[in-house]
Amino acid sequence: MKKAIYPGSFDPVTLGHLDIIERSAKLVDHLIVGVLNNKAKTPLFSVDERVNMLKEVTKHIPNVEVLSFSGLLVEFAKEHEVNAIIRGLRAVTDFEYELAMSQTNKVAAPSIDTVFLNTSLEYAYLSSSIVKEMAMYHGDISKFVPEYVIDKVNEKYNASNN
Ligand code: COD
Repeated sequence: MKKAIYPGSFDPVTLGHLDIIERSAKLVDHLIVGVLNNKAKTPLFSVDERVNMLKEVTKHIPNVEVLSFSGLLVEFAKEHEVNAIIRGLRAVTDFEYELAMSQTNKVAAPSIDTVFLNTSLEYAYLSSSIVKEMAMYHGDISKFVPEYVIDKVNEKYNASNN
């Protein structure tokens, strides 16, 4: 059985992330979407909120499982006996960090390869940070995130204005 993990912060999940999830789920038997619970950072959404949003927007894909993890990605990947780590590449600017991360992970877990999927052109510019910045200034984010996520993001910024 071919198993992969697609790790990330997903704060929040965007249409770019969902595109990578849908495409990589076709390449493997089982795809774990791994949501980092990073205690050093203060994300907009708690890890439970991010996991719940991802579960909701991937419920149409039967071979996708959404889990959270803390600590090192390779340890999480080894624990789940995955064959590959999936990462999305948007631009050259992503490449240096991604290459270093994949090489480090390869040294730490030689049996696990990192597979890069290039972004679909329509989402090449898209990031969670852009979504948050647009929402902060009450911009329309409906072209950037799955429908279910629109209100969740806007609620965060409306609540912080009250
Ligand atoms: N199109 C295509 N791909 C996209 C798009 C888009 N529009 N937007 C984002 N992506 C890709 C990103 O390139 C990435 O591959 C993935 O989607 C997730 O993106 P983010 O931004 O939500 O998540 P990141 O990049 O912040 O995740 C980083 C990790 C959490 C995976 C990393 O920090 C990690 O593994 N941390 C655990 C500690 C660890 O093991 N560190 C050592 C690493 S060497």
